[in-house]
Amino acid sequence: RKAQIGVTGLAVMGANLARNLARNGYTVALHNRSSEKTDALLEAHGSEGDFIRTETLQELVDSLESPRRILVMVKAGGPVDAVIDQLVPLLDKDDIIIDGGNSHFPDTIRREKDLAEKGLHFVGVGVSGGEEGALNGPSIMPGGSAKSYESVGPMLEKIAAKAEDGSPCCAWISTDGAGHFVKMVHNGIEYADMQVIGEAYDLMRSVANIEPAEQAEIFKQWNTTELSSYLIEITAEVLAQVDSKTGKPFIDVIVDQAGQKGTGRWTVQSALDLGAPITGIAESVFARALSSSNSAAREQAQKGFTDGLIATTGVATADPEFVEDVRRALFASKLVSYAQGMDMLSIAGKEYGWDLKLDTIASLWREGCIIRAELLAEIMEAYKDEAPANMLLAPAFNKLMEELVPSWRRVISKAVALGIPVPVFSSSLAYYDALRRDRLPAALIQGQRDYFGAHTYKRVDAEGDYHVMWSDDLREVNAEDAHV
Ligand code: NBP
Repeated sequence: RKAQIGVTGLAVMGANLARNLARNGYTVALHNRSSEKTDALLEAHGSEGDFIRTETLQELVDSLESPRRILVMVKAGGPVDAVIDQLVPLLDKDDIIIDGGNSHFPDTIRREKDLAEKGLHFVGVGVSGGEEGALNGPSIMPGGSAKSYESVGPMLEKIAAKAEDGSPCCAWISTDGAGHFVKMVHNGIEYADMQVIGEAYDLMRSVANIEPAEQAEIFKQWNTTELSSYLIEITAEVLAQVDSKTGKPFIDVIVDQAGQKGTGRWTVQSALDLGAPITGIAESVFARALSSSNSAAREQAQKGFTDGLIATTGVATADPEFVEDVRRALFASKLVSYAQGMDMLSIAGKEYGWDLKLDTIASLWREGCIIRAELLAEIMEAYKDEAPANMLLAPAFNKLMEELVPSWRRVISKAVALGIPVPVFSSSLAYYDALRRDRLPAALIQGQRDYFGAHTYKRVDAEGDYHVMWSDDLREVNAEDAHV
């Protein structure tokens, strides 16, 4: 017998995807660089489906039906190239290598091009949902050629999470690195989503004196509102947890320095390259960096920065009106993060030549992934027919924002007066306000740029580019005539 798919790299993600494939009726060939992981998987879960054990990549290749499909689930970066280099001489034309790890999209573009020249297919697949998702149904974002999707798509769709309407959270995104790019933006939104929840928690605790256990109940309740999402759900669980050693709230024994593995950083780096204004997402990445990059500075500033903050919060303990304001501010900031993520996708689509369907992408995030939320069904609707110029301009969101804005402003004003940092709440409001403002001080920046660098400016009342002879007679000249 031959296997329909091979998996190499059987750490937690690879092992769980292999089990998911086998549970869905596929014969799965297993391989890992060191065979301990293969044996451990077979020992613990070998009875879950039809597995073929292999020890070498040659054995793996020989065990597969043609054209071969090999899912690579090794550590992102060098190991992926190392595995590809070993596989290539063993493969035949039209075989497909699938990279389901968190690879950076430029690597995926490069690998796809290299392998296409060799007559092989390379499919970079974004997978979200952690270990649990990999086993029971992740959100899957495949790139690569449309032709290779014909071969791998049905399998991926089968093992993917299913949305409420039964459709799989897996669809072809676009060519080469598009799948990994979309997964990267997903992770950027995830960072912002987590940060805004953190800011809401901090405000409720610092301003309205609400202890973690009570907040757990509030988040549980919020999970029945339009905020309903996986991250709100797990926040309630984390806040309800009590430390077994000290009896304190669990959150109070965790060092307040956030880690990151790099996908959020990639999102921001890529946004800078694209000129995509994902301010809230960037703030969320920097907020993690600020928490952890210089603990000596944080320690000294706690004692050293003693400006006169107002002494009382002016908010009664657990004031329900304040709590509702925070909920609305959280929701508004969350909407901005998604709007920024969708905007970045639309800019990237044009830059990289990907025909990205934003409604499809939103649909893939409805289940299986970390940012899964009820909101995504509405985002999908908002992009269904004609894409709005910005997600917040879709009629449903436009109206919603109007309802949320007063609470948003009140909460941020309070935070500023009390010296509580709310970087994503406040930068998201600044983004919203910048979008809606009739005149931006960008006009002054253009004036300054023209002054020191003859960078020229456009006029509100005429076509063309202009320059003022700043160091001469202050005459305005047409840039073309003045050769600037
Ligand atoms: P790891 O990222 O921890 O990678 C471990 C695997 O890589 C092992 O099978 C190891 O083999 C193999 N490997 C390494 Br390291 N170097 C190798 C090389 N030079 N040649 C061959 N194999 C090599 O595994 P993971 O946490 O399961 O994640 C796999 C991928 O999925 C990563 O890209 C990760 O970022 C991504 N991802 C993870 C999650 C998550 O929640 N963990 C979620 C979504 C995506 P060995 O056993 O012989 O050392």
